[in-house]
Amino acid sequence: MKEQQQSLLLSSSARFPPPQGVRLSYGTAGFRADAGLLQSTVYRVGILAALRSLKLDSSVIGLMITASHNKESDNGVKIADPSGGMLSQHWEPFADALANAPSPQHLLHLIIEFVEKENIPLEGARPAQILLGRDTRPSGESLLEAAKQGISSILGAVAIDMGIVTTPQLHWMVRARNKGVKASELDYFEQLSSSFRCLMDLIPSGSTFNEVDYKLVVDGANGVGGEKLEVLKKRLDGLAIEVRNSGKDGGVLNEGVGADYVQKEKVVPRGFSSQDVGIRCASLDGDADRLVYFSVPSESSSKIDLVDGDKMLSLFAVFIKEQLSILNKEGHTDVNSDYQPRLGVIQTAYANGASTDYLRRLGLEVLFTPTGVKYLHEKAAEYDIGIYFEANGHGTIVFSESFLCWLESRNYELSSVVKGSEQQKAALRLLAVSKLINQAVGDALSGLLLVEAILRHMGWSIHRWTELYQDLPSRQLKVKVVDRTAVVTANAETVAVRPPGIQEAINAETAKYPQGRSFIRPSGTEDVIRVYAEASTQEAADSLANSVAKLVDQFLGFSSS
Ligand code: NG1
Ligand code: ZN
Repeated sequence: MKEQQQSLLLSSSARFPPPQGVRLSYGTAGFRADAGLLQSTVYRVGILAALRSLKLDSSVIGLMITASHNKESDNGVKIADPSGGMLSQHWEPFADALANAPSPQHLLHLIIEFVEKENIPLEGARPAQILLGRDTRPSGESLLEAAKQGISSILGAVAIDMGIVTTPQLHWMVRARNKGVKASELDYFEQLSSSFRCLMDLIPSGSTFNEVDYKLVVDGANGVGGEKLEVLKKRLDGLAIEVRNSGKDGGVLNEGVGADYVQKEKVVPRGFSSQDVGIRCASLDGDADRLVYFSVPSESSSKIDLVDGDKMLSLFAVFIKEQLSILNKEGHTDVNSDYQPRLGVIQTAYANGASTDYLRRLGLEVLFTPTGVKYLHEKAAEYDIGIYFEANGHGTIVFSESFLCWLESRNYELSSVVKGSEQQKAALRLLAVSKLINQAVGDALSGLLLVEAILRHMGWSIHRWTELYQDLPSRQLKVKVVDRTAVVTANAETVAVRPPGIQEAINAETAKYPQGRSFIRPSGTEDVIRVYAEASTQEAADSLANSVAKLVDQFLGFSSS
């Protein structure tokens, strides 16, 4: 590394000393902490983003500043790779080391070593390009400045500020730029609204929909999603969307609102009340990469009927399976119709057991990965059509390039032989889904439009959708422990292999409950152990979760040390 580059790194990093006594980890979704602790981390992630771009032949890399559903005073930073997906796991250890380097000299040493090991071309031979985005958190502005400083401490690196965007918008833009297609926010809105229109135009004429079902009320979590939905909805015909908690009326980000709150607490968010009984409602999270639906079943309580990520996954799976079977119907003089696309469904251990049973009964292939969309996305990409969702509402559908090519040519053939047939419409619908749904990452806005189009296609109310299957009652708890890394899991986090003996104790508790299931895992975004339990009644699920939480405390809690 040349002298000029070294002294640039030393002088700029001296302006961003790391916080004392805190160890940061890249975790399930990047670095997250109290915003006041993150200046140095974001600056260093700026350096990492520039190096990543140089390593990958100057591909565009994304850097997003958000702490998603966490409280407003927190913030975070994560990287989008050129495909629009999450940072390659192979670079995470470097991210951790970079964030925790105690001094400018240590930092420089780490970078020199890594650049050599990875063979990264420095000294401005090629430009590095980084797209920057942030959510609505007040701390975002100064953290963005720190990211810019990090980026400009690598010679020849260029930062392009996209302003306030949703996390999935930034990932979408990164992907589009690297594909060489139009990549502005306007292009994003145009792609979503035109593919939505296409799906709506292809709705079978017999499909019926009640007056009340035309309306959708969306809780924007007082974050960026509500703001963007206000813009998007102006481009949509045939759908009346009312946005609440858009952040303009003084509400606080994620406080008593948003997808995480609604999914975990199972009560109405602020701004919703008994007056909304029977109406189809949805909640976005703070950076609009998660989506859940709900309805208010009665005027007398604040409880909701939740439609979570598992049920969205089920809706998408039913629709896609139906379109594939129409497309593959026998009967036409088809060339090229013998291709059997592989459809896969990916869940995590948090998926409600009833959803997994339902999907398997449909004859679908269901696989499990550890928590974190990077794992789910990777697995889904092994299929022609991979549908993945976390129960919390984060998920999408990924289509393989080869399947999309086949579909395009099949559509072309069908349009010349049997134009306007059900088969051709099925091909067009699948193509429209591939454009509507964000291929880079889970996206609440695009997911919402797909749900709306499918419900309309099926003629289903939210109640009909809720009744696809009955969720098993479940409970999630968090337990503070001395050291959460003491829990080590296996089998997609369903078994705790460490500390010794804890899994046997969990099994013994679980066996006491009909349809009981429980597991523990260390959170990747908070300093806690998470406990999940499900059983045949809510009381049983609560009691199982409490017993397992006690076990965690006995084995690992402060009282045990
Ligand atoms: P952790 O804190 O690792 O459980 C949480 C969610 C993940 C994922 C990430 C990123 C649960 C149980 N966990 O991770 O699914 O969404 O945040 O936001 O919901
Ligand atoms: Zn989020």
